[in-house]
Amino acid sequence: MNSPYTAEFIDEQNRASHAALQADYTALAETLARRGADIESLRARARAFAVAIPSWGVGTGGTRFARFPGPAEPRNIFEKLEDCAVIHSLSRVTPSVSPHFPWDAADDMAAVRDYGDALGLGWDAVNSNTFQDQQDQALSYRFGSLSHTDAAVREQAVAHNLQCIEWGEMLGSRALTVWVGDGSNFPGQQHFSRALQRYLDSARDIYAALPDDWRMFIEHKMFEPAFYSTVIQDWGTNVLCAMELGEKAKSLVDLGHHAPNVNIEMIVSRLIQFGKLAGFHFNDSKYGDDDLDSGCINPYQLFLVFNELVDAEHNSVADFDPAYMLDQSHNVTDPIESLINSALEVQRSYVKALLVDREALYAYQEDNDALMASNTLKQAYNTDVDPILAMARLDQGGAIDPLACYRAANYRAALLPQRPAVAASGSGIV
Ligand code: PSV
Ligand code: MN
Repeated sequence: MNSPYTAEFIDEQNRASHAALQADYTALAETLARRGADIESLRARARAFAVAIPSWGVGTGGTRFARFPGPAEPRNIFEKLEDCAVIHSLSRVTPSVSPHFPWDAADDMAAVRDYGDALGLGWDAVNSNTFQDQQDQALSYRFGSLSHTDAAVREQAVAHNLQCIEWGEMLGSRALTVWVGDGSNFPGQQHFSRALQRYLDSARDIYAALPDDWRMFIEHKMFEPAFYSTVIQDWGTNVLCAMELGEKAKSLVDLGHHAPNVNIEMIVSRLIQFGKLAGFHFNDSKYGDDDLDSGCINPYQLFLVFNELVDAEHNSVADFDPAYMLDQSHNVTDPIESLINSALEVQRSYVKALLVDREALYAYQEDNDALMASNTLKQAYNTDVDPILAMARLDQGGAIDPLACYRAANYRAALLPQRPAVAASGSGIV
């Protein structure tokens, strides 16, 4: 595919807003300098920041009621990569893709890797899928996978995870994310501890197959598809399993996978403190696992999560290397637009968190000055860091206004003849 978003096209689009950006940047530099912050170092940190695109996020999502396909949807991993490359060429903050198997399996995985290379994309954690039955699958996951009562089903689920590791090695990934839909819908349906024991036994087989430099990310979720109980329901069970498995196992935090009002930033702090934070699936939610765009409902929560992450950076916490990935379902928007917007929201939260005057905050904490401690966070959060993000993009050949630039080329309309509608895509509820 020849992307319309060439360096010349982006440059042309940037021309009109360049002078205004420079003026805004200069003004912000002065404001920050008065607060003792150096805008150039923030710009460099913004440049170095990255969040991975979920391959399944570039397809239109759906609910369990319906899916309304959008125009020119990607039909396979190659087309998904093309869309991911568009997102990165405009935003300059999404250099890698997190694939999901078997949705992204291809006959020739080396060709997938080469296509990613050609588009300038790398690979983040590979995700296994034992929450759906695939065509030609011998045994069903209807009653679970890694924790199933039947050893043969468990073996099949383990084998799939081992296959995912192989595919991931071929791509150059270095982590496997395991989320299972295992659980129960009725009180009494499942023996809680036996189910978890079976999960652990299966997970040990997967863990044993990890290459030396790989990590295993365990993802918890309190409900859905099981509505009474899930086997890995919360971060407590998650971290217990990660501790049982060993050093390479860590706990992944999907922002939508907690009970309403849970203090997620505190969970993040706890996982950091004990060296068990795998990373994130960023998204936002109002009610449950809504998979809404990052920062669209509760941007302050996202900022508070990054406040913990930046605090860890600030204190040079050992082995602190979380993986940042989006995990969203775009049901009513163009997924490319939602992913651009969301990646920028995540980056914005990071840069705002860098603005927190940490030493002042620690002093207020020691003095028990609750109000000033809170205001210290608010001062950073209330700062408009847009000019920093835009300059960081510009430095790397990205768009000053990525959404306007994306719309200017009519990407979907141009692709319609090549990408006719398909009845069903690899993703539905994600
Ligand atoms: C489950 O809701 C989840 O968050 C897991 O990360 C899955 O891999 C992903 O969504 C896609 O279904
Ligand atoms: Mn997730």
